Amino acid sequence: MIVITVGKSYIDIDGYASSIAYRELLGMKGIESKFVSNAVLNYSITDSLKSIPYSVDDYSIDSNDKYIILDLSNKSFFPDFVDENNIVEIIDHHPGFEDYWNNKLGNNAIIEPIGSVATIITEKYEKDGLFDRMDKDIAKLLMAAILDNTLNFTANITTDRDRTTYKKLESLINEYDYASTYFSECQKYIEDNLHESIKNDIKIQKTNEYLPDVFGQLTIWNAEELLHKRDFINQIMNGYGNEWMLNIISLSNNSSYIIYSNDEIKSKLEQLLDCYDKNGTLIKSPAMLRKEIMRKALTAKSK
Ligand SMILES: [Mn+2]
Repeated sequence: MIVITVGKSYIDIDGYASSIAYRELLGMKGIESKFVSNAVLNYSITDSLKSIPYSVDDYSIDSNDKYIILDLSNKSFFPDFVDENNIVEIIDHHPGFEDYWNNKLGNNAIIEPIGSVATIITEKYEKDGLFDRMDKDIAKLLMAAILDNTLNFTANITTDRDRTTYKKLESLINEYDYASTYFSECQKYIEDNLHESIKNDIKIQKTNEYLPDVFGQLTIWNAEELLHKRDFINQIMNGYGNEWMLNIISLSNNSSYIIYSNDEIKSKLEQLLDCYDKNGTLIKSPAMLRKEIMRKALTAKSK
């Protein structure tokens, strides 16, 4: 069996939508696959998207299974059941492991700086001439993934391919106001479930001396309301260690509000990013995604 999977701790809408859409595309081509994951679905997968008739498969892993890894290429986050020697394809847009997988998988490793993996998967439907046959629910999942991962097309990582792909999906399902529907539902959930939302989108990994290992992120329509809960947020983040940062992306004014555990981290971030301090919060406009901040830190090191 071909098993499609994503990161082991949490799944965001890009990994979730891409995995489901890729499974359905392979199915249309007569190739059976399963989407297997035990990870927690994070806040970017809204209740209305969870309620569509497509989801994770109930399947027991077999030692002969082959793996397709989506939205991930750092093997320390692969699910424990994945045998690296049985990986047949990787599609990702996070930096750092391009050379490793290109050497290992050749053309079956697609790791490129693009807004979302969902865009690459949608393009595969087009290449196979199956775009017009895509189910409307699948299109909606892919649209949400593109909106979330590109921050409503404001993130630097956004490409024309993401914009064009989104427009095609929009016309396919004839729904032109999906962004406000989607982001309003996300904001409500985050406000009501703050601790869980932080927990399910935290990355703990060493980048380099510019960034703390504990790096949280929340994407929200308007960050101002959340900053009133700074003490509560500090308390949550302190549970992950003494050194941390949290990137709160505010889509309505396209800014990152970065809070941090101590002044040493603050001064490193000020060196790295073109940002300013406002009442103990670093503000960076336009907003930056965590993966963009990480890419900047990695580039800064090589200079
Ligand atoms: Mn992604």
